Amino acid sequence: MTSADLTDEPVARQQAADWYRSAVTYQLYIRSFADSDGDGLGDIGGIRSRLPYLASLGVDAIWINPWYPSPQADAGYDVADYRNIHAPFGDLQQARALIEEAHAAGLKVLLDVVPNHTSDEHPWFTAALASPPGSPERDRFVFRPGSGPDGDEPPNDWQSVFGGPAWHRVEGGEWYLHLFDVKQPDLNWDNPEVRAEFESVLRFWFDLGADGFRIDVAHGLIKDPALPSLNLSQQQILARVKVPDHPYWDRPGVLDVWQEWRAVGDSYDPPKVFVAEAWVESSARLAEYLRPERLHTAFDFELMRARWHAKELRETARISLEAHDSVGAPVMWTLSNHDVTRHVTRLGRPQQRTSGSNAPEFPQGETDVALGTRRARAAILYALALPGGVYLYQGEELGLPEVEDLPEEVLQDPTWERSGHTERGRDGCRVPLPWQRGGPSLGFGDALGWLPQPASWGELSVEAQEGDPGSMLALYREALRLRRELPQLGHDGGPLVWTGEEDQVLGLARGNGFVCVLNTGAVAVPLPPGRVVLSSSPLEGELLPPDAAAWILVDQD
Ligand code: ISL
Repeated sequence: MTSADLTDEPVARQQAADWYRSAVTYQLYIRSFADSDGDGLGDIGGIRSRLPYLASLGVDAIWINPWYPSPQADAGYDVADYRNIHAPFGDLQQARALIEEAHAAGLKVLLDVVPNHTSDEHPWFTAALASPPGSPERDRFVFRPGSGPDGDEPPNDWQSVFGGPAWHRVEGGEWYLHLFDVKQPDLNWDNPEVRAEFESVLRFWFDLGADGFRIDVAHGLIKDPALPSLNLSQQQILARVKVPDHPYWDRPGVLDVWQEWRAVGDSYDPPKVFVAEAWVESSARLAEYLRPERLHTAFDFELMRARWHAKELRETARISLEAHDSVGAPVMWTLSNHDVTRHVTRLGRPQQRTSGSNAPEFPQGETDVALGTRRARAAILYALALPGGVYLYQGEELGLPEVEDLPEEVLQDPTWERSGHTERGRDGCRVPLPWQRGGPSLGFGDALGWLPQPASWGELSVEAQEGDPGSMLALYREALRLRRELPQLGHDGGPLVWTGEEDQVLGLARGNGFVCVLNTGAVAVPLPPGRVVLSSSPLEGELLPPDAAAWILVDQD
């Protein structure tokens, strides 16, 4: 070893630790990615067989949604055993092999940890049911006596995110809290045993090779011990009024948990990383989760909620960047995930704000898929040009739209039942991927998938898009290739300068010579002089058409 090597060692170590700051991470919704054994459910074997696809796409990391043993009442977010693999997905040996193969292909692997609740089939919960009120077994969850003269009313008025009351009465008279499905009892994070158990779970997977975790409902966990009712009117719920000192979302105590988890991650070399799923009221609140001693990253849900309007897209990014910069954290831009309507569809709907709400809601109404697709092509060029990292949701690189016409009898999201069949839920963004033009499930597997795919998806399959330079897949591959190649891009590339303050056109320059222009207006616009290295739609002569973005290496003076 030379003295130069020795001097560079801390730098190399820091670089290895900082991989996440610019990373493009591919969200793998395991049950819908690829099915290797023909049971209609995706699995670890399917992921392993498609690692070359992910490597050739050019992503840096994968995040795998929960793959633990589970009755699947909420697609695996109801975990019955945190240290094993759901048998239809594979086993621990396959999980280890997948992580090793991913690493060999240059991909980091993030797993998904669900700390707010377990499954009602977790041994802790069955023990709690078998134990009397006041027992240590019950104290791991949130059990309370009911209200009303006979205790047959719930302890308070909290509602489940999926609809209906957030309490369920058990034999013997007590009620337990479930902020999500009745099969997802909330854990009591004031109980030290709960904290110790999750630290041990983190270490279990870190020791197996995982590079980090996505944290489910990272704004949850801690509840006001007084369990006060919210006392909101139906009108206030619909208007999404802000509740100061909310009794269960974004309570300051949750930040202590993240500080403890950070210490666990930092005890590894290179350190393990976290990305929080935290639906909080502002980027400023999110930044609290990202102070240096807390979590490394969190999904940015602001861009996802912004309307298709250059000024709004610019101001939204500006606010997110400022908040993250204030704590030294990179933003993790996200356009879609397994909980929201796919963005081809969102962007193809009328982009008005819902009246009565401060926050822009997800658009509703008729979808123009061709328009949404053009905008989705532009949106990804915008996100990839911003400082920070980007999360891609499987299938967005194929331009998949939301499946809006799933027959009612196939719907599986608990939201459908719990809302009394008024909310169809999230199945429309979870339909198995099309890999080929034909076959029983378009190459997803040898049998029909767990949700039916539209026949038209054959033409959106990987097979159909391979080799078509105008396809969404080709655009993603080229954008990711350029993002790696151009020194101006990524989190620590060139400094960002916004160019122009127009309503319908935004420009952002990164460092020396790179500009991204996004046109959300109705007329084509001129571009700065230079070489267009990528554009989401063909230029009209020298002009950038509506609903398009371009990357330009500008002429230097
Ligand atoms: O709490 C919310 C609003 O304040 C919800 O948006 C909530 O954060 C979101 O539903 C959490 O989603 C995650 O946990 C759920 C699971 O169903 C989702 O798939 C997962 O992404 C329960 O584990």
